[in-house]
Amino acid sequence: MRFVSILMGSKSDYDIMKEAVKVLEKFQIPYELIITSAHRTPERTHNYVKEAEERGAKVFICGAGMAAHLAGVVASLTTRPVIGVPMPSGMMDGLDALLSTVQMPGGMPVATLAVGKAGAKNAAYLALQILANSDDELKAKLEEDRIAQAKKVEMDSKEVEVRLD
Ligand code: RP5
Repeated sequence: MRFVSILMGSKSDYDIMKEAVKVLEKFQIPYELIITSAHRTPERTHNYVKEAEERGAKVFICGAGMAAHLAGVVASLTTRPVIGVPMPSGMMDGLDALLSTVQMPGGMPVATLAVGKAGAKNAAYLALQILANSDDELKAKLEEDRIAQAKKVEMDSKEVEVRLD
């Protein structure tokens, strides 16, 4: 069965990574979620990525903070797309994780998104868009979602907008 795999370096990342879970559940896409660390549990990370890929993981989403090497390590273990979400932890509030995640060497890509909740949410959307390349039903759902987002902006505006004739 095809699914999206979410990995995070620590339980302390869960509050942020829940945003990715919410999106995948909204679109009813199967997912797994696991805590595993590039540094604290390297073997667990290696073994999980290998067996998840064999079982049908099509996209990996990795959330990690500080010296955030999880997404890069996962990218080294699979040719499936890897999406990195930097966590806003540590003394630099996520800048450290952003740079650690984004600065991958050529040939080993990690699609690095925004620090924090917006990044986690977008990670799930990007995973859906990747899956939608070969799933017209999912593509149609994403298009409906865009229309709903646009409508919400207009509705929100109506509540507060001021215009001069
Ligand atoms: C990273 O270190 C984790 O991804 C987390 O964002 C950060 C801090 O981890 P804890 O000390 O809270 O477990 O590996």
